[in-house]
Amino acid sequence: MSTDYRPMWQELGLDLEAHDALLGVLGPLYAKTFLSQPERPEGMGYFNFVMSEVHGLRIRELMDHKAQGGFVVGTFCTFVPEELVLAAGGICVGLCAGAEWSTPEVDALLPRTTCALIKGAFGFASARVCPYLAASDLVVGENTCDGKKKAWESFGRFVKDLHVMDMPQVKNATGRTLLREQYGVLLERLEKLGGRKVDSEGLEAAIATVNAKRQALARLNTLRQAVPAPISGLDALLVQQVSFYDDPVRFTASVNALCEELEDRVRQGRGVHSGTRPRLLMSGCPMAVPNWKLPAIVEEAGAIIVGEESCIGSRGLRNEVRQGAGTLPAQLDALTERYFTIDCAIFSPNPERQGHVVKMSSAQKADGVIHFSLPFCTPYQSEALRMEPELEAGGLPVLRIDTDYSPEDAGQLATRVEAFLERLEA
Ligand code: BJ8
Repeated sequence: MSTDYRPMWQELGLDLEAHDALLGVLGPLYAKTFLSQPERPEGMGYFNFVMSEVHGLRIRELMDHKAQGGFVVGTFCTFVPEELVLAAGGICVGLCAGAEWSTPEVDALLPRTTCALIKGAFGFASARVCPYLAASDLVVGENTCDGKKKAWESFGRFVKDLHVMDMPQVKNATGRTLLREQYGVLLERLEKLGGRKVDSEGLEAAIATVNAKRQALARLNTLRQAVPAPISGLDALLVQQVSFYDDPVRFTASVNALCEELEDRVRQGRGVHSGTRPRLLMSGCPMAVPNWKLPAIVEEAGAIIVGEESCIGSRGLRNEVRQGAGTLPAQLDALTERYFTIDCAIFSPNPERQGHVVKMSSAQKADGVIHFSLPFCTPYQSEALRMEPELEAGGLPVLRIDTDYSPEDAGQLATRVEAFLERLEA
């Protein structure tokens, strides 16, 4: 970062010393994980820049938006429609934390058996190191898994304003009605924050903006079907992670520019590696920034990741919201229609997800699947236990890995991944 953002961070109430320590870890980790990769597309330069300014320029943009009468909404789940936030005059940012930051305060609020994603969010909040959280005028939580549901009861102390969305747990008509109703309640809350009513033209424009973002990401993921793959799994994951922070229009243009470069590569038969590397699909819990541990181990071991069946991946971007619904109520119906298709493991039963893993593996020409769960994530761990033998029986090799953000198990994970790759090669 070339500009001195310390006055801005101070104004946001960050703990400057702790924040410096965080940036001191993030910068070298990013350089080690991403910049040393061979054959990186030039288009990744934009994402390098975004990451170098992720706590700087982007936060400045959020603050400028607020100064002009706008607002910022922080979210933790792909069930929160960015379309509603944009239509009400807000900017939507992801707050999921992909790093451990446990403080005595967090340990006093959360049971030990809480997943690292929730613990990380609490750690960042209590240590005052996340400028996105500090800039958020409203944080939207959701009653998805038990961990999150109970966490919101304590999380309110860290934020200016918290809105908790109730969530269906079953995919039936009652569940759909609940989600539709909750989107209506959220819209009212956002209208209050923005100080104006949302009209159907505004919501239509927001729907088009977010659909365009999903189309660009889908285009990127389709390009990963090529053999050899034109982009590494790490870089593709990074692009999908950045989608939760960046300005949606600028982001979409940058992804499309990257895709043009990748299309050229595919035409030339040029990949980041030779076509002979084992191709893997990652499936499971979302990987928030800077949780790059497992993908880095997998690609360092000689595989290439060709897809993410995750909320920071295909689960979060599959299906578009129907455009041209007309009235505001019909648009809310269209939003519900799209979001209700998300196959999160908090739903019981959730049979669509396994079908998506099979379909994606085939489309991306994956030789196997690595199922990733955060320890104590009961929804994904439970599904993994059932999916593993069923996918194996269908001829799709699976490696089931439970790991958190700590680097301690890196060696052990590398050994397991290498053994899995040997199995695939055999
Ligand atoms: S739609 S996956 S973003 S809930 S890892 S906190 S499930 S114990 S993140 Fe998620 Fe929305 Fe579902 Fe997606 Fe709980 Fe599991 Fe922790 Fe999780």
